[in-house]
Parts: sequence; structure tokens; C-alpha cells
Amino acid sequence: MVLKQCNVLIKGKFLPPQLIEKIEKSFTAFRLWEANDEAAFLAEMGGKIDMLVTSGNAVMGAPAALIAALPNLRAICSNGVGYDSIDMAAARARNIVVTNTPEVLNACVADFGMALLLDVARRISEADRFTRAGHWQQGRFPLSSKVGGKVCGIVGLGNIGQAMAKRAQAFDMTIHYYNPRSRPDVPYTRHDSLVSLAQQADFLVLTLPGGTATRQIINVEVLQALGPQGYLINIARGSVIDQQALIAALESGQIAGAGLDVFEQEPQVPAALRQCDNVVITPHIASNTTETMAAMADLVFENMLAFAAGKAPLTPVA
Ligand code: 8YV
Repeated sequence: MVLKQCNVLIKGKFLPPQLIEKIEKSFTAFRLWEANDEAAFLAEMGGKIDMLVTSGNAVMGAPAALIAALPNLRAICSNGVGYDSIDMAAARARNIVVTNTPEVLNACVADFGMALLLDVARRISEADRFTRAGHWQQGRFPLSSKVGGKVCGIVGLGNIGQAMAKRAQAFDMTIHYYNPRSRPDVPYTRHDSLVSLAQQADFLVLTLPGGTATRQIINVEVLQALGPQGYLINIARGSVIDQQALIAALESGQIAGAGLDVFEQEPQVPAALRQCDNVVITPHIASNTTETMAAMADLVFENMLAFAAGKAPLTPVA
């Protein structure tokens, strides 16, 4: 297919600008977020769209209604590894190819998980606020928690989970994990329930996929098991935690603290979380380094080129 004959719908402005630019140079592209009336745009142009470019995060995705409004859609290329916000059943029912960007972001996401863990344990962001506010003049900053020698409990031992384990080991942590499948290839201690892992863990790190199967699996019981010395780190999806239960646990001291890069309803972060001093919050940026963004954008583009050339995509979602 001649690239300019391939009509691409770009869903949102949160995609990297260099990717948008490349797509617009090569394909005939439409910016959905700039349409004055999205429904009118889809009614007029929906039937002409061959490919959709989106991202896996909650703000973007590809819901069933959008897929239905694109009756000739043949590929969805997503900028991100998680694809829980893409309606896979709707895509599969129409044999629409879906691609994601695995592997290239593992290191940066795991680095960020470790950074959140260190930050919340050593109270770095809190100490920064303390110092900037001039409180040092009035007294010492309170003590923090040691990281070395503690148990890092990883929920979801996929590629990112394993990259996290490697980093935690370098900080002299012991690795325990919970994963639906046993991983005989790793030397870490497996738990067959989340509660059991949370009981053992000093830091519970979430690196599992989002979606209906994992919705709110970090619930009151798991938080209770994590306990008043335990920290929760989420670099997965906001949907995997019962956010109200987490807020209650943080406010009551049921757990010690949390490092959160993802939230239930992004980009909204509840005021209760923003007010907790024992929480480090960041705006879903674990993969967002210049290098990894470029690698992800390249992979999205390579998948698009392969699709347009009638070749097998590089990284189809299984
Ligand atoms: C975002 C992510 O998609 O890969 C994922 O699943 O959550 C992230 O990498 C990325 O930040 C693009 O917005």
C-alpha cells in the first residue's frame, strides 16, 4: 500500500510529538483530538480510516465505541506495553491487528519503580519539601526506613517485574513474588497468595497488567497484610488497587507509605492522596525518558510500516 493512501487516525495529543510528526509526514493522518465535534468527524470520516494510533494508558486506549465507529479499521498501533484500555474483544471480533511496545521500556519503568521505592522509604520528596520550606532551622528531619536487607515483594513477575527484581537485589533486598504462573527459572521465593506475599514483604511492588482480571486485587486484606511498616509501590495500573481502601490505609497508618505513578482515574489524583505526606505521587511517567520514548515511538512506527507493507507486525499483542 502506498503510505499516503493509508488513512491513520491519531487519537490523542499525549503521544510523543516526534511520533505524530513522523506519522503525518508519511501517512494521511487525522488528529482526533483537534476535531471540534468528535462524533461528527467519526460519522464523516470513520469509514475511511485504516489504522488507529493510540496509547495504552487510561486517557487514550481504544474503547469498543471508537472501534465500532471505524468500520474499515485494520490495525491499532499502541504506544505502550499495557493494552488494558484497548477493547481486545472488539478488535479480535473484527480481526484487527493490535500492536504494543514491549521490552524497550522495561529498564526505565523498573528504574522508576526503584526510584519511588527509595524515595518513599528514605522520605526524599518529603525532606525536599521540608528543606525548601525552611524547617531545617527549627530542627532535624525525622528518621526514614532502611532499604537494604528488606523483602521486596513483586506482584507480577513479567519482564518489568524481573527488571525490578534485579535492581532491588542490587540494593541487597530479598526478592519474593506472586505470579499466576510459577517461574522455575528464577531464584526468588514464590507465594501462592497475595496476602501471603504482602505479609512477608516490606515493599510490595506492583508490576502486573491492568484489566478486568486484576481489577482492585490490592484490596483491604492485602493492605492489612502489608502492615504498618510496609510500603506499596505502583508502576502498573491504577485499576489494580482499591484506591479508597489505599487512602484509608495511608491515613490511618495501616501501611507506612506509598509510591504511586498510576491512578484509578488519570489524570485525576484524589486530594486525599495529594495531602498525604507519606505518599510520593508522579503523573504516569515511569517510561517517559527521552531515550525510551524515542524507542517506543520507533517501534510504533515500524509496526505501522510493516502493516502498511502487508508484512507481519513486529510486536503484535498475543
Ligand atoms: C504509557 C504505559 O503508555 O507502556 C505502558 O503501558 O503505561 C506507559 O508507558 C506511556 O507513558 C505512553 O503514554
